[in-house]
Amino acid sequence: MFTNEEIKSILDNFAIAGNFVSFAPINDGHINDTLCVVYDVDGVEMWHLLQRINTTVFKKPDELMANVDCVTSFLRDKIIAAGGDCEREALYCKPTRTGKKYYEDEKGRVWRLYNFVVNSYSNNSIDSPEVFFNAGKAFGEFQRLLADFPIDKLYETIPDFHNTGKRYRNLVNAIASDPQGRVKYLDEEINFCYARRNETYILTGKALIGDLPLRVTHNDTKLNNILFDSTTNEPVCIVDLDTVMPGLSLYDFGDAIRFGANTAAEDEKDLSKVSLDLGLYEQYVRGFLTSAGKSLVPEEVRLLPFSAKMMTLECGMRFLTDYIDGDVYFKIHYPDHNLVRCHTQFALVADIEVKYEEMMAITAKAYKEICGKDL
Ligand code: GN1
Ligand code: MG
Repeated sequence: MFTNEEIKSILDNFAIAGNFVSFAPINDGHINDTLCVVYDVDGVEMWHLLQRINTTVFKKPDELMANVDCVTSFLRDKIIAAGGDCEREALYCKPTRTGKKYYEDEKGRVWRLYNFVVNSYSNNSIDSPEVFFNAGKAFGEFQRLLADFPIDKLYETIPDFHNTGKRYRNLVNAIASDPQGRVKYLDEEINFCYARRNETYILTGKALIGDLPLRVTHNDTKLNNILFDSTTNEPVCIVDLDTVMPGLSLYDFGDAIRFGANTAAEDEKDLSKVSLDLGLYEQYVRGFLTSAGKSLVPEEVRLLPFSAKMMTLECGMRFLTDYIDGDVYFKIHYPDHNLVRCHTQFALVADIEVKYEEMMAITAKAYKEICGKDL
């Protein structure tokens, strides 16, 4: 996709030492382009993480990078104060030669450069339940660390990002305009959403009347946004901070369950493989409550199972909307990819509905054991 020459000439604009050696794409995300780049500094290999920010999705790179900068330096200070290793436990942006946070090339493409956390890896699925307990603990800890972050300093990088009601409305609008003529094949998927319409505004409604507090949240808590240490297998750093914004703790919890507690991949075609793993659900609840439980209000805890359902439904509706719109938002790897992803999400929603009471019981038991309170 990119040539060596192209990448080298982009990197020439950043204030880093040494000579460019090579680059390799990291293909996890659906939005930005991410590359690992290697430099030679006096015979020593130095790695960096180069990203092209998708400016169709993130329309105001200045505001986005101001958020990232504020949040990363805030976390860095806390990590240093706690005696941690800020080179590995926090991201930071390396400035351009003119001191900017990002570089805009002559084609209008926007690039930024992060530290590369060496000796680490990310997971796209869970191979031992402990990994998911640790993931829950890490995202809970992330939220705890940001609890006293000055929330009004943050721009809303994507307004209404997890406003599920608005996402439903966007779907309805896409159905009405039907630019690709795909709607006629989508009765079942659309009816699935219509049947759950009244649930889509519950979380934002509760936030509006003050039942749920506004917090600084990550908003994209996929398992692959945690880097684990290759030696200890412990979480080391939370990445992908583009959507750190004011939000609900439930967005972070629910989205993590959507991705990590699914027994299948996000785009599994064989829907018989898709289900909610109750054992993994329990691990995540326990990890999350261990680090964040004490600061949550009971209403947040009560809604944990519901948030898993809503974030899964919301994501499915977003994939469906993008399919109807002609695949303009998420990167796809084959023509029906967004529709396949939508089917996977809806199958998971249906399974969560079947297991809902069990999820509630697991949540209440963990809350009692970890936080000493009844739900
Ligand atoms: C996108 O690019 P990635 O994979 O980190 C999306 C998330 C979705 C996710 C679905 C900015 O995240 O909201 O949940 O795909 N990010 C944005 O896999 O829209
Ligand atoms: Mg990501």
